[in-house]
Amino acid sequence: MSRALSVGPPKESPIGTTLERHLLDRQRSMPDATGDFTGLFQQITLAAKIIGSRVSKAGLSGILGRTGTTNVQGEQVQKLDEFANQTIVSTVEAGGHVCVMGSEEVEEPIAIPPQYPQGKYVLQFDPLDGSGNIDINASIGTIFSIHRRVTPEGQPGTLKDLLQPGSDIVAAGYIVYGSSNMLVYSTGSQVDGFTYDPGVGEFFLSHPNIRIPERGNIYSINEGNYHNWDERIQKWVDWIKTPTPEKKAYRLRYIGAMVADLHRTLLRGGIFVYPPDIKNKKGKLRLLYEASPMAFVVEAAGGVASDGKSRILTIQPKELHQRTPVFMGSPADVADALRFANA
Ligand code: P6P
Repeated sequence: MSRALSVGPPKESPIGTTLERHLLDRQRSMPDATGDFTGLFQQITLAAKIIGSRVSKAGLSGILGRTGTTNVQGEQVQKLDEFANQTIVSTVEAGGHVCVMGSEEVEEPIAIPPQYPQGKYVLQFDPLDGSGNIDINASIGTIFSIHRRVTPEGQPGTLKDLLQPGSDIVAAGYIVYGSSNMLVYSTGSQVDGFTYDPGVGEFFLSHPNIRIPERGNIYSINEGNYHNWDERIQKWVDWIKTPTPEKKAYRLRYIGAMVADLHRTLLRGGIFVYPPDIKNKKGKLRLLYEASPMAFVVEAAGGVASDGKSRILTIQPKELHQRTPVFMGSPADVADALRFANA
């Protein structure tokens, strides 16, 4: 007797939910979706897989060490930075989904070559955040944010398309290259995390609807800069690591890569801070492709992201590589820090 063929995939797929399936489900839930966003995200995902593969072999492929050149920040550029930057640019530029890109590694806006269509989105990214960790095999990451263009469609995008506040982000996220590689992203309503299975070559949903705890017990800041800080930041750090009858001392964790420190903060709670200091009067971290996308994710997970005075997402950018102070994490912990910072 012939058995009826099962129709369509099972509701709960036995292989779990791939990132591709998650994106297509999202696209199907939006009646006016054109597939542009899904296409762009798939290109970002491909770039992440390529970068992740190279990062995992960095120690073997002889591209460790420095190129001898410096990027727009005056920082020594690691060869892997250049590779990651070129991987994202070449993976995305031909897809017809973006009209201009901005990268930590490139001083000027990155135009889409004339032979490719000008898309409706804008992509900004830090191709390899924390690259100083590469040589010691510590976690590093890629940060990205997607806006809609604000200049007329059909023509090349401009700096104006890049200088948009984080509150107008369509989607943002990061890939952390660590003990496993994870892609975490949000379109504003919730945050979902996907873990990469190198045996299959796919990201699988592993952390649905990430919510940051209201309060944690970890603070993350480079205490080596203690004597360069405003005394109010010094007082906050002195307070947070001192046990009192009301609270235990917090633990210090600092990986030195914003993506990794904030990924831990997102999952465990606590606070990550990079305040201004006498060397970096505006802070060290860049607004458009580090602080804004991470703030978007942190807020979507129920956290708080401030520059010390106001929400990072409300800052109107004036320059492509401008910097901002960063206070991000659990609402209660950021509130404590801001109380000291603005005393
Ligand atoms: P410091 C990495 O170079 C980075 O841009 C961020 O990822 C990280 O949070 C910060 O700088 C670390 O800076 O001065 O503590 O080494």
